Amino acid sequence: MSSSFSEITPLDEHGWDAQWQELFASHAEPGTVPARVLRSERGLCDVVTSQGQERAVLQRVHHTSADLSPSTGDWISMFPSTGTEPGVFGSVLPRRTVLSRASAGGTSEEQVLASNVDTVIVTVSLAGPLRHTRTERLIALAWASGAMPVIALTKADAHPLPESAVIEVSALAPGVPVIATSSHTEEGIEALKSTIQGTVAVIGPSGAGKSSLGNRILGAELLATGEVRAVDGKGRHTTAWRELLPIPGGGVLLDTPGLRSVGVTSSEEGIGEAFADLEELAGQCRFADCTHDGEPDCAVQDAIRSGVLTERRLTSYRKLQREAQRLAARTDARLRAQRVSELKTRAHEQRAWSKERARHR
Ligand SMILES: Nc1nc2c(ncn2[C@@H]2O[C@H](COP(=O)(O)OP(=O)(O)O)[C@@H](O)[C@H]2O)c(=O)[nH]1
Ligand SMILES: [Mg+2]
Ligand SMILES: [Zn+2]
Repeated sequence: MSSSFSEITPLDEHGWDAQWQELFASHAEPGTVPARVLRSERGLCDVVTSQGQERAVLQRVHHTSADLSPSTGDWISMFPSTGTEPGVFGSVLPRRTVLSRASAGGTSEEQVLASNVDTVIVTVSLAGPLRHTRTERLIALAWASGAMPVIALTKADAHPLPESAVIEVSALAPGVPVIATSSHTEEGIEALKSTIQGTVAVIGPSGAGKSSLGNRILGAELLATGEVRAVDGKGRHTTAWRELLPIPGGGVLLDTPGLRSVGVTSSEEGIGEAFADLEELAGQCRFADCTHDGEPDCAVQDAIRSGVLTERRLTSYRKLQREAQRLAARTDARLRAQRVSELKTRAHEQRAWSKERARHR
């Protein structure tokens, strides 16, 4: 198996890079090998190692604690499998980003949906009316994860003037690229592909065209789409369902069922990033604690009067803030502070890393 060329292993195909190599070297227990988690449940993990797909067993302590238990996208250390025994999970390497939401049970606990996502594609269908508040919510969620958001307007072939939609949606997401795409005509697909990097998650409402777009990015029909499902079920995609799919030419597409229903909540920090334009205006109000509700010299109300900002966007901002505050009230303050500082570090590292990557492209 040895070769003087550096061989591409399944690990490389799933996003292994010099930075992970370094983290692994400084965190891993002696005798372990690196692996990436494809899926994790009830004491077992499906992982990929340099040898291909394998299983790893978790010890009891790991599946009772949310902090210790691995999730899809995690890089872990693993005591390798032997001829007769499966691998044994060691520990989770520090996460670059975390896509999470409040648990459905209404407790303060967060549910990690996926780890180490570098790019979040937020899909917005051009085949129906634009739902701005939903888009803002998804963008805030993406920012909160520490990943880079990109908006893909899908089904551009079904819209009379996609360029006007690009302008409209760009106003909802300062600093976020907005690209009109069509999985039918391939419009915008190359532009989108050159914008995304690393591990890519596609989020958005059901029917927005996420799977179709995923297939264009992968260059193969690997994900089941609405059309296929509508036929009769027999025509469904035949490849086994996987959660991390290597993208030809680099990167990994992450397709987890958890992501299909993302959008429940996001942190105040994520909202701050998503509404950076509004927060900057608020910094120019006369009163530091201005509620933008009739105070004199309010830069936010001025912007609404002059048409720079919509009333709808202010309302949306307030609503998301209230939700995040309700959630924060349920979360232990110490844990929260820790989480915020982790997120900041991650976002910072992520940006540095993206820049580094961009320079070497
Ligand atoms: N006109 C048009 N329809 C599309 C496009 N992409 C997806 N669709 C249709 O939208 C429906 C939902 O697509 P799907 O990819 O399954 O959406 P998902 O639920 O977000 O994964 C299917 O009937 C697709 O054929 C597109 O680019 N143009
Ligand atoms: Mg789908
Ligand atoms: Zn104000």
